[in-house]
Amino acid sequence: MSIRILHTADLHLGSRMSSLGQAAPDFQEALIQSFDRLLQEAEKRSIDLFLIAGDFLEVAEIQDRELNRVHDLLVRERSFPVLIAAGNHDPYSSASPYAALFSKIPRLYVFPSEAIVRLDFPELDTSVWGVSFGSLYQETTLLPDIGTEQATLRYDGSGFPVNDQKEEPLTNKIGLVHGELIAGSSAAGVYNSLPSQRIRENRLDYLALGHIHKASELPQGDRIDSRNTMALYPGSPQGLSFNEAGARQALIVELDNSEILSVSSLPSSSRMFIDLNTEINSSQSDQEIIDQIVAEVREIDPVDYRRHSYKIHLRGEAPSDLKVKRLESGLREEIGHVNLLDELRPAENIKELGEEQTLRGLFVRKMLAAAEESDNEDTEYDLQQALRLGLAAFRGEAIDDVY
Ligand SMILES: [Mn+2]
Repeated sequence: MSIRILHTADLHLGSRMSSLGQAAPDFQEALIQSFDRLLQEAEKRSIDLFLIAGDFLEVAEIQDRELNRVHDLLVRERSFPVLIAAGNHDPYSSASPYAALFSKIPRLYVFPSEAIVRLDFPELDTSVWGVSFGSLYQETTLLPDIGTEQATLRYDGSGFPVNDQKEEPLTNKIGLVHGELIAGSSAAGVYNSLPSQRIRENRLDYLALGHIHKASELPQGDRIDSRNTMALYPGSPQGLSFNEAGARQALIVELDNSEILSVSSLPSSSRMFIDLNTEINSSQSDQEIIDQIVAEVREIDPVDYRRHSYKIHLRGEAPSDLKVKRLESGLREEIGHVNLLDELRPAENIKELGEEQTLRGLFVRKMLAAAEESDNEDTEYDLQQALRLGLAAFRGEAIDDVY
């Protein structure tokens, strides 16, 4: 029989993200919102199983009110079971919310850490093997597979009572675990290393992974190879920093009689981190620059462009007297959270200045030589900016935009 699962991981609900400064509360809320959205989408799309492959909660940082909020989302009426295999940020221990607050929620199951458990869903003709982290580190490999289970439970529509009958697993076979895929055959890491050799030998149909925040490349329709276990990371559904820029996703996996029919992406970010370069010239006014940037961000997201956090690199020729902080404030009115990076180069004829036998000429020669020697793009931009600020100082301008 055919089933549809939603696979997500690494939500890190409750993460404070304090490095975001003023944007932090909006992004803390975005974590909760993106999870809520996934639950609603799952309902809308008649998902059969909702899988969370670890780091669901940021246990060290989540506050009680947030925990209650997550609890309230999970007890809301829903038609599908939610299964969690805890990771290194939310290890399952007796002190965990999984053992206390969450343990009475119907249609929710958190895998234990001490043994691999198999859950049977007779109505879906599906078995799910899973295991949780029990502490911050997991040095030996935990890899769910057929036959690795130390207990079998059977879903009864609400709870998961133990089933002592030694029954064969059901047709669709899924694994759920947090860990780090590594090349080769030996495990060498502290976050549940999953050597690719062992994944190849695995006999499940689909292995739902978490831990790596960057999504795996998705197989295209006719390239699905049903001989091997398909093991994928969905990536974090809501970015936690500019390292997780752009749109994020959860995965929808369709299985039919032990075969994967399709894997598709379900957009999940409530707010995005967006890193972009904008090219300006020295004749542009502040309003022209603002209009240009607003047009660029509207192109990325015409509807919700005000919700995101932007890191915008100003490139090109610097207009004289440009006050970047002031420009940033103007942009904040239009597009919300924005950080402008001044990577402009001076508008002056640098070649000519560099030929002067003056202190300014010497400064220009030295800066240009340093830029020439550098093989790093970031350093080059820093040097350009230093050159421009230095020239402004030679002109006697106050330099108040340095940061
Ligand atoms: Mn992790």
